[in-house]
Amino acid sequence: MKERILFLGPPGAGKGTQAQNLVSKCGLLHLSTGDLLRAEVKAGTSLGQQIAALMVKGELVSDDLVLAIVKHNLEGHTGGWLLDGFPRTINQAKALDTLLAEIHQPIDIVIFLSLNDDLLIERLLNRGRADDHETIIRHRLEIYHSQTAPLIDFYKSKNLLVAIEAKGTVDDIAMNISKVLG
Ligand code: B4P
Repeated sequence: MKERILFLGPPGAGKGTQAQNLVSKCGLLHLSTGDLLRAEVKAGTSLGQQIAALMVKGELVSDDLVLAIVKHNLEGHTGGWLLDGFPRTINQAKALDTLLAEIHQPIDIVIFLSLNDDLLIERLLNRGRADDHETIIRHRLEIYHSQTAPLIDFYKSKNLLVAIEAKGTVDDIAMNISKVLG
């Protein structure tokens, strides 16, 4: 089974939902940059306050900060892993390549969860997290289309990308993901 996995997709596609599912079945290390950033916010550190100010507006946190968090969590880990919500910019993707080359852990597969904007907005409004208000969601989608969507071609050109439609039940999508992991 492929065990070094990236989940790519727009906000609300269900990256976090599917990641939870998969790691509980396969025992992979789950690194969600969103969760790690929210944990820092919850800890109430001054860094957490700076992060909160960005997240609540739907902005991306700086590449350097997110990279430092991922590096800290991946280094020294020997088994499989699932990166969920990272990378989100070409810059992050290139830095990840460098890091993975250093630790000799190449990506096995990139799973792109695709869903149209209307359904994404509907799901996120139902979730109702602090950054799930319609104007903020629309801003997050704009950032996704301009900064994150270029990663689709980036990973396609490396023959790593598999697209899965994120429509349907959580179980159906999980089954389609399992099939491509082998
Ligand atoms: P994330 O925490 O990554 O969250 P997300 O993209 O909004 O959601 P996800 O796709 O994981 O959807 P979920 O499963 O929850 O990012 C939040 C913020 O953190 C970013 O805006 C940014 O500020 C910052 N950040 C994170 N990573 C960063 C990085 N690398 N660089 C810079 N900044 C970064 O599902 C959404 C909802 O849909 C849930 O309510 C779920 O229950 C529901 N759902 C899931 N699957 C469904 C299905 N099949 N049918 C119906 N509903 C479904």
